[in-house]
Amino acid sequence: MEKRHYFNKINRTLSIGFGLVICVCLSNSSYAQIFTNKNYVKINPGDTERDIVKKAANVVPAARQLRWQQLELTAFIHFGINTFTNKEWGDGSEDPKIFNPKDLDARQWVKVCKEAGFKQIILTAKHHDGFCLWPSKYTEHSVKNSPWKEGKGDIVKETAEACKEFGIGFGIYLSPWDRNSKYFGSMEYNNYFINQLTELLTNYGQIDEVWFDGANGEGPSGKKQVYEYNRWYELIRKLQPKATIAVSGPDVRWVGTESGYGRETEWSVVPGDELKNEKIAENSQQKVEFAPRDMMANDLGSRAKIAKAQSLVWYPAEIDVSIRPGWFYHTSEDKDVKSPEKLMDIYYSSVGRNGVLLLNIPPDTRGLISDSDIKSLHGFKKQKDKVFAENLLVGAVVKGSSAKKAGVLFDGKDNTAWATKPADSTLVIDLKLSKPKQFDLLLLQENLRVGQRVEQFVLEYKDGSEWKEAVKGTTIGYKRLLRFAPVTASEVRLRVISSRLNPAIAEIGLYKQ
Ligand code: FUL
Repeated sequence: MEKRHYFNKINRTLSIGFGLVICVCLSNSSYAQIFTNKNYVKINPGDTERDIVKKAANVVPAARQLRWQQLELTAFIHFGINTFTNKEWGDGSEDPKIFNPKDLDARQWVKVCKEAGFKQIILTAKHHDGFCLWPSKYTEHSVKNSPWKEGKGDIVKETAEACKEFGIGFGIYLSPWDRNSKYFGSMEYNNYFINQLTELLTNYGQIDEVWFDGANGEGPSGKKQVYEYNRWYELIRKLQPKATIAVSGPDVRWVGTESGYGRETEWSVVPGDELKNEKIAENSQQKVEFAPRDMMANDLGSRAKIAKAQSLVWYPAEIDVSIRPGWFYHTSEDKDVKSPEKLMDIYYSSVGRNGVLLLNIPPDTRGLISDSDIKSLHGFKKQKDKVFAENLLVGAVVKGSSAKKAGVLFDGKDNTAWATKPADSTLVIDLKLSKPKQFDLLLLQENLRVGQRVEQFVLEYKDGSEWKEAVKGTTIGYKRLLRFAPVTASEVRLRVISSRLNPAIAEIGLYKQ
């Protein structure tokens, strides 16, 4: 993998205003020019531990990162030549003639995903086999040499158009590792890759996410490629400035497992070191295939982790997992499609742990999402809607404040928050319900526009004259969902035990599963 990182490319980066990750050699004035969106902060040598914690509390997402976080549910579509060879990884020697999804209907993919609550789709425009789902000018290994639509079809176009029609976001997965390209392993490959990326970024309208995975093996020449990450990032910022660059990229971090389960303590602000290319590469699913790798024990952003950082960045976690054991469709896995209950558990453990879920739903050889997957997605949506149908706290009165003020906590808006004073690092919100209610699920949200702050909280309920613990947790971030044994009570309180700066609680909800 590339050992050079884009911290070295300050001048070039400055010239196009690509403002996330450069740091070390900037003068104060250029620093101010570039980091106006405050998703990056430099730690000065004289900064005390307190200064660092305060700085961390004030790092906020860039607009593109906030939009992405609010999506909560995004879908992956793994589809390509592997669908027809029944493989997970193709080697690039496939005959394009075997690619013929006779009933392909990208509108069906988008409709199924949208109806299940997904807000964006990422299509594998090219996987490791190098087979392109669009008629790229730069290779013969593509749909243009397949019998599908007599070589005149373009799946990227059909999917982009369907996403636009249904009003959801559209993203592309472009595998840097190309096992078909004769250029792989040479400097020429970098131009080839840029050319393909340019095609995708210019011919299909708005692109909302660009997803580069971390796999990098050998190409036909037996050589590995030294990637020019900076060129990719600069091109994306220039052509699609709203797109988040995920995984092998600076905007969105791979959570570290492909199981669907995020960390219980998930900080979106992490040391800037996480953004050095070699660190990204090391942490980006190399040689993982689809086996889960456990990085759950790693806490990336606690006080201990940021204490020695030289910079801090907003770098949130995306949790990718497939609805089936594999990423591509295999008939033999029809019986192993994840159940609605499993998908709910994944939802609580990904979106409910300050992450975005990227659920893979692979179309079959007809070019359609199969019935088994649709059934499971319907079940998931139904269960989710049922659980979250009623926030039992709506109408509750906050002790010592007017009901009107309390409304910000249950208005469904993540940009209105319970007011606190700048010096507060703890908080108690005491809520009185109109009558006793039974609940077993807590929802909390912080207003990310001021930063991620809460480090420890507990939900308590009044049992007679005694306060008892219902559930406790560490980080909140965009959203925290916690399940617990059913409790019946008419008075509850949220205690923020520790926060980096005054907490901005945007939402609080109690539900019955
Ligand atoms: C990995 C790839 O090797 C898998 O095939 C899959 O595409 C996954 C999402 O990323 O790096």
